[in-house]
Amino acid sequence: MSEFVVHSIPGSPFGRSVMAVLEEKGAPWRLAPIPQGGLKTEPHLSRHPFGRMPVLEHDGFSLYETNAILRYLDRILPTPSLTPADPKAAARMDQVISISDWYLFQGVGNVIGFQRVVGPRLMGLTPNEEACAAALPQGEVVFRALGGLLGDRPYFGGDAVSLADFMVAPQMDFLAECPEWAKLSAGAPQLGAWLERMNARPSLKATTWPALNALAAAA
Ligand SMILES: N[C@@H](CCC(=O)N[C@@H](CS)C(=O)NCC(=O)O)C(=O)O
Repeated sequence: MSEFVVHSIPGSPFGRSVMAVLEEKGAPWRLAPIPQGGLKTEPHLSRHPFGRMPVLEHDGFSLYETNAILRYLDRILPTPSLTPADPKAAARMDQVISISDWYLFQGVGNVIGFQRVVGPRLMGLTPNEEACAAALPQGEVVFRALGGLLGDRPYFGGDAVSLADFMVAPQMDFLAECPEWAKLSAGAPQLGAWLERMNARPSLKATTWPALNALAAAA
C-alpha cells in the first residue's frame, strides 16, 4: 500500500478527521504541513483551488473535500469498515456528515472554535465576543439535533464507530474547550460522553494538536 500524504496543519479539524481515519485503518500516512500563508498561494492552489485544507494525495491521485476523502479511504481501505451495512444507519451517517459540514462547521465551529481556540493559538487573536454570542443560537440548534440523532447509541451510526463520528469529533473537541460548551451541551448532554468515548480512541490520541505539531516539526 503506497503512502497517503495529507496536506494540512495541526490545528485543522477537517485535517484531523482524515488523519484519524487513516490511523483507524492502520494505513501508512504522513502530514505534509502547509506553510504559514501557503493556503492561498502556489503550489497549494493547484491542489485545492479554494485554498483550503485538507488535501489527500495517494498513488498519483489528489483529492480535496473531507467528506469525499473519508469515503475514498473507506472504499480503498475496507477494514475496518467505517460505513454501517444497514441502509438506515448509513443514511444517518450521511445525514450527520452533512449537518457537520453545513451547520456545525459553518457558523459554529468556524466562529466559536476559531475565535476561542484556533485563532488565538495560531495567530494570537483576541476572541470576538460578539461573534461568539451571535453564533450560540445556531450552535444550540445543532447540538440538540446531533444529540437527538445520537440518542442513547454509542455512535452516530449505531453500535460501531463510523465516518460521521470522525467528521464531528474534531470540531466538537475544540468547542469542548470553549466557555460556550456548557450552554451548547445543555440540550444534548450525551454528546459529552460520546466525545469522551471518541477521544479515548488511539486514532484521536495520535492526532491531537500537540501530536500533529510533533509530526509537522519532524516533516
Ligand atoms: N468543505 C471543506 C472545508 C475545508 C475547510 O474549510 N478547512 C479549513 C480548515 S479546518 C480551512 O482550510 N480554512 C482556511 C480558510 O478558510 O482560509 C472540506 O470539507 O474539506
